[in-house]
Amino acid sequence: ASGASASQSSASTAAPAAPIRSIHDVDNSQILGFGADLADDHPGYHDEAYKRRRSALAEAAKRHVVGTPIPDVSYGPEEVATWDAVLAELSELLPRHACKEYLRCLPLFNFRPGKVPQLSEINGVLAGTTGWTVRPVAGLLHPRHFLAGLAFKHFHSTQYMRHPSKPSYTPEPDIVHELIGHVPLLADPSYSRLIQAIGRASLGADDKAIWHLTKVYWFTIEFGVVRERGDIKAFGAGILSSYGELAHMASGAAALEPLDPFRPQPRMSYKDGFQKRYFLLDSFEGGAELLQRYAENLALPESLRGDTSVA
Ligand code: HBI
Ligand code: FE
Repeated sequence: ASGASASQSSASTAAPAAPIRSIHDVDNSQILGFGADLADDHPGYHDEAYKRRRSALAEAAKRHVVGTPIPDVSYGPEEVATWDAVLAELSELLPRHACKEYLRCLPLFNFRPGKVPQLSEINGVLAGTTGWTVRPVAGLLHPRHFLAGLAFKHFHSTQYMRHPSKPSYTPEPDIVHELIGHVPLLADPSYSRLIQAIGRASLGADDKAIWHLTKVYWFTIEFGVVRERGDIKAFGAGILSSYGELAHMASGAAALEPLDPFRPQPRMSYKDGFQKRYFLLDSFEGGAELLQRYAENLALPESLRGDTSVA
């Protein structure tokens, strides 16, 4: 239930036409992964109504223009029930195993049963904290565009809900993964610097470096853990948004390794169950500094040397 699909492996091939110099160059229609038909191992594969719903939300997302209001999505009872089920399940483990920054930010968003939050509401909260923006996207966005969005403090978020037959599993990112896994930490300043540094490193990156950064993103933003006094806490969204992965992390069964973005990263495993290793940061500040140093090492276009934040 990490929120990424197998088709990420094709990420290193497709080359972009033009360099990305601002958020307006980020093309949210460059979708990899499941098309409207879904794959035969997707829980919604045989559900025509589900596929139609997913397509409708995907089409609306593709029409979104940066800087314009995000249309609200009206979630039906079945979708709300799925949100409720995941929220209830996670609320038992998150207080014990999420990092302190996540737990400090979580209440700002007032997640509660009975209502799936709208991206416009999320942006209201982020505007008052770190200035991040969530922007709708139809599905798994091409890594170059996804990472570039981060450089400009834009997080591309899906809006469709996972299939109701399996509330605790999704083979691709969905609104639950984005909201519970990713959104809270975007309101934390030191985490904000960490994730933006990965995005900034991507702006001057060739396809090979984009693939490397996809792995760095995977082992931090999706599956990172952080030391907190004597304990190990989760900050990766793939852990925070999955009861099973949280329990696995807490069990101590997986190996812990320090993050070193300057070295080749291990293979990402997304098909074979829970992670066998987690990368450990001593702090977000330390991680952000490390990734900023790494980003500075890659050649950034002259026009992007300064702060790429957009208000
Ligand atoms: N697209 N919608 C979406 N959500 C993600 O979490 C995501 C993505 N595209 C690529 C990606 N994550 C990462 O695997 C890296 O390529 C950055
Ligand atoms: Fe994710």
